[in-house]
Amino acid sequence: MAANQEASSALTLTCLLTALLLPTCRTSAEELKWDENGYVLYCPCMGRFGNQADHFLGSLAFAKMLNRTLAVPPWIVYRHHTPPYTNVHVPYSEFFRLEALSAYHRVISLETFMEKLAPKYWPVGQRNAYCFETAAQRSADKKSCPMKDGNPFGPFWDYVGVEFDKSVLFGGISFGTYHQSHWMRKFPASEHPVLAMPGAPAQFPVIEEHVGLQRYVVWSENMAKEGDEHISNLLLRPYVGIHLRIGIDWQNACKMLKSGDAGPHFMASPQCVGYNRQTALPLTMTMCLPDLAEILRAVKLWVKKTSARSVYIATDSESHSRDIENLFKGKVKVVHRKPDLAQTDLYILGQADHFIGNCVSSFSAFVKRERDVHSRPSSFFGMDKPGKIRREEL
Ligand code: GFB
Repeated sequence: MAANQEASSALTLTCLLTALLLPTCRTSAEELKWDENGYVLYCPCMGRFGNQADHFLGSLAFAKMLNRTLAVPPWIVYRHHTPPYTNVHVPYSEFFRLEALSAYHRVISLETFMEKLAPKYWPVGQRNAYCFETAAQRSADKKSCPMKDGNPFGPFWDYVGVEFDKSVLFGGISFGTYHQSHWMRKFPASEHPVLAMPGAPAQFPVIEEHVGLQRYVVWSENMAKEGDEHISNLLLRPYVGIHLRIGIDWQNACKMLKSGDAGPHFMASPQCVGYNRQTALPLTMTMCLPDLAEILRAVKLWVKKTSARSVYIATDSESHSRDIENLFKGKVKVVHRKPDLAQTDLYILGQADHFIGNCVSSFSAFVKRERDVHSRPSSFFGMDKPGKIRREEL
């Protein structure tokens, strides 16, 4: 708090001095001026971190398309097996720098929006919810947006203290650019200043056009500092980072591939099979759920290719660290730790000299996108060269 006050008096002083020289000087109060172009609010109510991140990129693009400020929601972290045994809402800025998003578009954190702007400009009694007619069909009267029905919906809006007063339904419209003018005409900001939605106004997985927005998702200073400390304390460069998504929920999800219920586009798979459905490469079981033989094959290949001195294993369940250690007869340091935050694993994987991810997982997709932004190399289990299937797999 004291540090904040110091920073704000320093800012005021700088502004006073600058004001003598420049015609305008934006103070923090001015930055919190109400945006007459309106706001987009949404609940990141689908999936865990990787899913939420995919949705975030699309929502950011949607807000820009409508020229509305995006009220950036917190991340919903499901801590049902560890204290506090409930959903935790983590402000965006704990993991990433909010300011970095501004290079792309106007943003405000949802928490700040609620604290500073909502009481005056989006007051109780005027809080409309916006949703598809089909979503309203789930409500008892079939006319209300299911904004707070169940988990995580209810706890999310409770976290920011919102009750909705009225529902506004829409249909025959998508979140893509094709419907931009439709949105503008149907919901002008003068009459609909705040578009609050039950879910992200975006597709899952993120569409190809928006993948590059990852560049604006920049780790917070704290996350980077903590991640860098782990890297220098635990790992020897060059290191290969691997993501093992092999736990029971994943095994069940991948069964859909076996049963033929899923095509090549399954969850995050467009990142490796290609975004175009017509030309997408086949998605194999090994790509979804690599067995130990494939894990060892890929790790051996990339450790050799990069002359890696260590391997970092991030996993949702088993690490197979013994098997990997044995593979290199103790000559390569193999590190696995269970971080408090899954984001620490993401950071460490993002910084690796080579990354082997899971093509279908949006957790891996986050890492892959970030690495692409920084031109760092990645591959997938079952696909050594993204976009090129291994011949043995066909
Ligand atoms: O991130 P996420 O949406 O990726 O969900 P998928 C997987 C979650 O599992 C992560 C944990 O957010 C983490 O909390 N997790 C997975 C890991 N791998 C790791 C890891 O290597 N390290 C750590 N620390 N945590 C989707 C889900 O997952 O899978 C959907 O979002 C659904 O809800 C589907 O369950 C089957 O895309 O892999």
